[in-house]
Amino acid sequence: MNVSCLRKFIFTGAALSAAAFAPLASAQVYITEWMYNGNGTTGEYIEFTNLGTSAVDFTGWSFDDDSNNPRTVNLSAFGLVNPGESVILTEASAASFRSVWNLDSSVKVIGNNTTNLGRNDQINLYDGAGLLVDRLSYGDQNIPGSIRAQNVSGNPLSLDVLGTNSALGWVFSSLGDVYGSYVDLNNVDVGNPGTFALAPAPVPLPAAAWLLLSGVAGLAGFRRRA
Ligand SMILES: [Ca+2]
Ligand SMILES: [Ca+2]
Ligand SMILES: [Ca+2]
Repeated sequence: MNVSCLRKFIFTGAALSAAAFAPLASAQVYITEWMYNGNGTTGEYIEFTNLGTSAVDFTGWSFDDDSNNPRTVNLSAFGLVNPGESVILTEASAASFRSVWNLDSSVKVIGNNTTNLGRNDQINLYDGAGLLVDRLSYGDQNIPGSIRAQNVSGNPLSLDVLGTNSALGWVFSSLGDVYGSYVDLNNVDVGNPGTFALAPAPVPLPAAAWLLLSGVAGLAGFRRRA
């Protein structure tokens, strides 16, 4: 293989690797929960979480269902979304959604979404350039064996499921689960809007804190031996 071929080989390999690991425009924000129908004021909702290590500016970002048109529902009002932060788009008004799910005012909610999700539909998230950031195609009729997230939300089984557009990797919320699910104040729907329990800790402990902790652990060991 001559140098030119070698360069091309390396470049193609790098491009393929990049495509395999980062198929989406900005793969640090993901769809992390959805409920396509809620009862009354609980509203249907979609949760997006920033799983990266830096804040993401949602200015110009947007949502659409299976019509797949960027800029259909403007998400700019989420503003800067911090690492580990989850935000909510819902059919209900933001105030009633916060109230019925007992959410703190710090949880960002965009309400009154009129781009309705159906039983078999698609969730599309686009960045400010209109490029696809994440997509989830779901529907228990179209995708046999997948969940029907009506009145009970859906959650990814693991972090590996995120960004794969595979509805089979999603499971129902249930009381006491790892996602921190609970029943809303109307006592009808089960979900965990506004938090994503599988999210990695956004801020690692600084080295000094680890040294301090290992010092405390060493001291505890010394005391046990004494
Ligand atoms: Ca709906
Ligand atoms: Ca729809
Ligand atoms: Ca959640």
